[in-house]
Amino acid sequence: METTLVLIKPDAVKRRLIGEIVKRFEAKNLTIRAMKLMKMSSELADKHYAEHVQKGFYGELKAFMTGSPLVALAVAGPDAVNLVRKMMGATKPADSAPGTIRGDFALIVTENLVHGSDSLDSAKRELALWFREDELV
Ligand code: IDP
Ligand code: MG
Repeated sequence: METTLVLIKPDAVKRRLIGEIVKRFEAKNLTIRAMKLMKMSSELADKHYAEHVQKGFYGELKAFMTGSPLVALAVAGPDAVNLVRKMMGATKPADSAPGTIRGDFALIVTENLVHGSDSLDSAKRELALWFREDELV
């Protein structure tokens, strides 16, 4: 069993896609261990996206991610880290396959609707940033 961090990004919340996205993880029979609607602080953005803070697109990404509410989830199941990434689709919407969340609903790279941890180590690091241990059921 693995647990991974999923973010339903602000564009998805604005577009009323929370239910659609949660529905896909539930339909796959993954387990939701925690879920909260909140705004990402500037400090949390810098920690969460530590690997991207130096990149040219980070200013735009940070403004987008901290600008309006998002939903954070802890999602568990066998191979949950890779499985969730597969269900999300490729980062660039032009490359994400139909049938994936990004493939079906996203049009531009910044506003690509979802985040999923990219490895088990990232998942552990990110989950600790978003949830206290006692918030995970
Ligand atoms: P991932 O979300 O598929 O793991 P990353 O490369 O980790 O993709 O990038 C993090 C997020 O930064 C992406 O989901 C996307 O929202 C944004 N992003 C990535 N590359 C670009 C870019 O070239 N321009 C603008 N935004 C980008
Ligand atoms: Mg990433």
